[in-house]
Amino acid sequence: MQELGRLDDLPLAYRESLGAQNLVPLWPSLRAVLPPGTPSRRTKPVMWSYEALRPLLMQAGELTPIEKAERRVLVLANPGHGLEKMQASAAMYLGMQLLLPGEWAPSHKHTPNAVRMIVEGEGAYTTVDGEKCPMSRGDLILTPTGLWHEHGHDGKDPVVWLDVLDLPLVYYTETSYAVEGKEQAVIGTCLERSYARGVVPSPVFSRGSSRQYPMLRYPWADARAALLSLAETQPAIEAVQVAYVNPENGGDCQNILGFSALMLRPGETLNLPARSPAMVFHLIEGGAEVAVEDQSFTLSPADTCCAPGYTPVTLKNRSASEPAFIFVADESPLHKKLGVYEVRA
Ligand code: 1HN
Repeated sequence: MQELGRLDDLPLAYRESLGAQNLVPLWPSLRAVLPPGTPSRRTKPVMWSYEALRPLLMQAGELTPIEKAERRVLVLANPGHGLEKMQASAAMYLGMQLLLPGEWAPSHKHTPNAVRMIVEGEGAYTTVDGEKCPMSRGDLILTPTGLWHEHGHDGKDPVVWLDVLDLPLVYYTETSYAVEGKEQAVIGTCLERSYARGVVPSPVFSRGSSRQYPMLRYPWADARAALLSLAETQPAIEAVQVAYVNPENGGDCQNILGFSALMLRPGETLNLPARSPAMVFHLIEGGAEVAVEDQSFTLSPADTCCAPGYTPVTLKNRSASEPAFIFVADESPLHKKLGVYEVRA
């Protein structure tokens, strides 16, 4: 590849004249913005141990009342991006949020899309556009862009969940903002609307659901049962994985980030090909090992790690007798919309 001219090849006076007109020569930076073959990535393979972060999160519960935090969150930041950037990857934000019994996190809505993966505790709920969604371990609750949401807790023990947002991308595009609201009137619970049997509101005699996001809560019991039955009925399947989709059109459940649940059969090793999107893995149940680049992470329940894009990932079940269940978040809907999605064999 042809070596290009450098900035300091140019006379200082010329560079200063360019700067004075807000002009920059492209050629000294061309190879940096278009590296040969594979993008440069700031995202590093990182693991966040739940055992290590939990006491710090509980300490936040003592140090900072909910009124002073609004959302009491420790951000899982990727040092490759700089901790202050609060990014797990180019497009993904991760945070562990703590809500104590009796606490309330007030209603707001914002442009970034969020999901919550419940990590521990019972009795908390999120109300999304008037729909009250109970939270239990492994449930996935969506708060897509523009929907009101607030969190409450009627239980006895701390509740913790993992927030996954497309905040870095939405912030980067200068479209990130929030609106504060009043406490919502509850109009129903998520439990009343079940798509689990493959039937949806009919578009024939009614216009179907008028909602862009018809399903807001994906109970873990249903996803887990689907994985177990997939493993049993399709033993030859390459990966036992289910996607969280919009049940009315089969598409991704949100616009920017994609979500799925994966089961590693006892003793299974799964080699994932290099794909353009970065990925996040959160272990729901069992034990797993995640190998990325020169790193190998041993995941216990509630541990979370991330992998940059364009790199193969190996997932291994650490048990020869029990399945392992992993929640996966990635940037594939974004990459597909942008036309940059790639799988490298
Ligand atoms: C947010 O609205 C929540 O509603 C959690 O629980 C984390 C991080 C950045 C921006 C908005 C929540 C968030 C957030």
